[in-house]
Amino acid sequence: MITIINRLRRELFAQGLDAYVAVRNARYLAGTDAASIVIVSEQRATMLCSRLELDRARRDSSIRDVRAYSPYRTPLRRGERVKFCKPWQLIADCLRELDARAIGFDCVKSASLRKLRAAHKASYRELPGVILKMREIKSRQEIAKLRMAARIAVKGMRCAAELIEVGRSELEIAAEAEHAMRRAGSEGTSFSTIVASGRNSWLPHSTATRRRLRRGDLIIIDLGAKYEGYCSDMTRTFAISPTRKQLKLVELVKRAQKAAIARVRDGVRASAIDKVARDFISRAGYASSYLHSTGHGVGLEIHESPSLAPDSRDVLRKDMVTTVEPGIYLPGVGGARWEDMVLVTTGGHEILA
Ligand SMILES: [Mn+2]
Repeated sequence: MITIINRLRRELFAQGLDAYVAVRNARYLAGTDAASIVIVSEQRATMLCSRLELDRARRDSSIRDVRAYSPYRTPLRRGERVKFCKPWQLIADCLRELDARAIGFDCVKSASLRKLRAAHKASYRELPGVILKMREIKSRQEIAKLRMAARIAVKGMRCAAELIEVGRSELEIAAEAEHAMRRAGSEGTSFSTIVASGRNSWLPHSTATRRRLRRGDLIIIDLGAKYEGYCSDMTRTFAISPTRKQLKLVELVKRAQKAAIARVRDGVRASAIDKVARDFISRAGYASSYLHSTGHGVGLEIHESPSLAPDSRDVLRKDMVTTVEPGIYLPGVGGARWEDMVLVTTGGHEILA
């Protein structure tokens, strides 16, 4: 955590800021979701948390300066220090102590920002990109957590694979896969598990319904676990008594994915990876059936920077973790998608599993 905060300090200096108020990124900076706000300056890192979270905040974060707020004026325990106020009042106190004149923030509600401006006069700049850009590059500890989350997803997928048979419902398969991930250590799913069969399979954002599997179905299963806050994301496509055309779709997305992953390495443009997958699918005649981008960064959030899309300006760098997930959706035939998480390395890549 200290290294993350020091990285942010360098950014503050580069941007001419005295302090940064992180709300959306508080968990990232503090290393615990007990934090609701983290304020970083040259001299100090302060965590603000709800009174309810004070013990967890002290236990789980390396930030030592922890201040609690509570909206309710109720009796305190011996030695407990809590300010009875709204969070923005505590932010104002903190910025005043720092005598911060140029302040960056990621995402403060406009009503709170108005009150904050009135309570502590300074220049406030909305600069969410400062930390979101830092978050693209994962630390060793973050990579270890992402790897664990990916391994748990593999277990969920293995469980789902065993349940693919005529008569089984999408919801039943989703429930069993989630159960398997829970038992393997998942804190919860990183998004709503997708089991999309038959006519649901060509709707890229179908989740899981009561529909029962039938002969002639393609079945897309897209799932993810969470481990110490970090998300995983994995997709496989299954089939029951498929036609040659359906098998070809599955084969195509697998090969497009493999070709795209093969190009992943430090210094490659994200749009170039998208192009490899898209060209592969276009050459087979399915350009208009590839509806989404080829991948996205993963971390504390399921969708992060970089974006592997045709218009992306991102460049892949060592220690980024991104998904690669080409898909084809053919109404009347079926949908197919294949997805893994890939760690970018200097010489190439490593599939996390
Ligand atoms: Mn994904």
